[in-house]
Amino acid sequence: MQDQDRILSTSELERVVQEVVAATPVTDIHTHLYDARFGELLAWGVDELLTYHYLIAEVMRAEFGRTSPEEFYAMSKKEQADLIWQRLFIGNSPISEACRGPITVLGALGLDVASRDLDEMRQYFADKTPEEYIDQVFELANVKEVVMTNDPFDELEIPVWETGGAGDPRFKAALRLDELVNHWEQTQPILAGRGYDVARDFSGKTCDEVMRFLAEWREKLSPVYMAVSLPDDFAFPADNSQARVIQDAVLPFAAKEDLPFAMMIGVKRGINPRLQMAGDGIMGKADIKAVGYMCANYDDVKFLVTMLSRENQHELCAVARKFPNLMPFGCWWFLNDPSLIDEITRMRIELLGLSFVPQHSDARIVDQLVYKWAHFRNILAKILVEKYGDAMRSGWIPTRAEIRRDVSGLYSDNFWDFVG
Ligand code: RAT
Ligand code: ZN
Repeated sequence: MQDQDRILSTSELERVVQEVVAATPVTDIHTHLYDARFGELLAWGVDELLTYHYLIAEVMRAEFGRTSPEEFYAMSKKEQADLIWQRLFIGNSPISEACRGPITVLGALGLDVASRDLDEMRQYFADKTPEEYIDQVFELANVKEVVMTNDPFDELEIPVWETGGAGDPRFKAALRLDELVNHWEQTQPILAGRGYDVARDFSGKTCDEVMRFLAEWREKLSPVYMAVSLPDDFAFPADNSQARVIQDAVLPFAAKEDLPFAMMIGVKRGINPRLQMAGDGIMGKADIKAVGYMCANYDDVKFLVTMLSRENQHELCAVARKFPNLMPFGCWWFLNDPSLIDEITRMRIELLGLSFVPQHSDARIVDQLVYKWAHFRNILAKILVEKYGDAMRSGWIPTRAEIRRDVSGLYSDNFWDFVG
């Protein structure tokens, strides 16, 4: 051990941890971002930032009785952004986590947030190209690569994959299977129409044909994993089409191709359908037994799992202690708030050491990488200072190199080592 590498005081520890946590680049393992090839699917800039669906839910609370969801969605993007700015940032102090996000981003871009002048801030984005803005944001957020969410049934995405063309190598693909797994009744005829010999009741060649579909999309996308979001009443094994697609096609394919399967468990879609995407949410805790069963019975499959309910977090860690083929990841959606990130990350470190993926951004707008990662880095630094500090008090002397190794694991290497 090099002497100058040893950390001997608490103040030095704090300085080194903060420095490493800020300077280490991140692999963002789940986003809804797209590279410039995807045209209108790529969202960036202040109006997009302000009309994030987390903020739409908040403005609809604030507007209660004034603007209906239908009136809101009939507005142009600029009008929606104006309303959100007016109601949540001017008529109200923007201190919810969703409101804090744009303030962090605009401040980090060097804009004068104190002026509260939205039109002036819009000017900043007016003559930027998406390509140059992506570069700027990746640098500012210190993100080296992001994993997209790619839906093989999305009419806007399909032509991009079919016509090929090299994408931005910083954007990795993930094969999202919500349509296939959760809406078999609707996707079966679509698959049949695309020439796959599939039957609604899974008879005949159906399973082989679904696997052929997965193989063809794997070929097109080179995804780093397959993914699905699942409801809180998800059960496995079970006598329904959702469990059937997973059991007979997705898991055998994952095992055969060594392609990890990510499950995001606990979402209830359309709790308030009038809010459209902003109306999806959570209505209850999921049953961890499904995860335990899968890890035990499919030890040749790697599972990346995040759960939406705070109440599932402890048992997810406990199951992960027993199954190395289970990688807990991220503080998802309603859990992506400082107090909950702090609680969940501490618990994971205490139960799993450094062997998990603590965060993903779920960014839908490029700019969000800046705030989602800045906010997370602050919390992680505090936790690590405390945890290394505990070891130091018993005489363990950490080194800078060890801290760099650990943070690099949490931000990137754990994921890449797991997916292989
Ligand atoms: O966090 C979100 O933006 C949600 O709307 C969902 O997209 C969720 O992250 C998902 O991937 O299903
Ligand atoms: Zn997501």
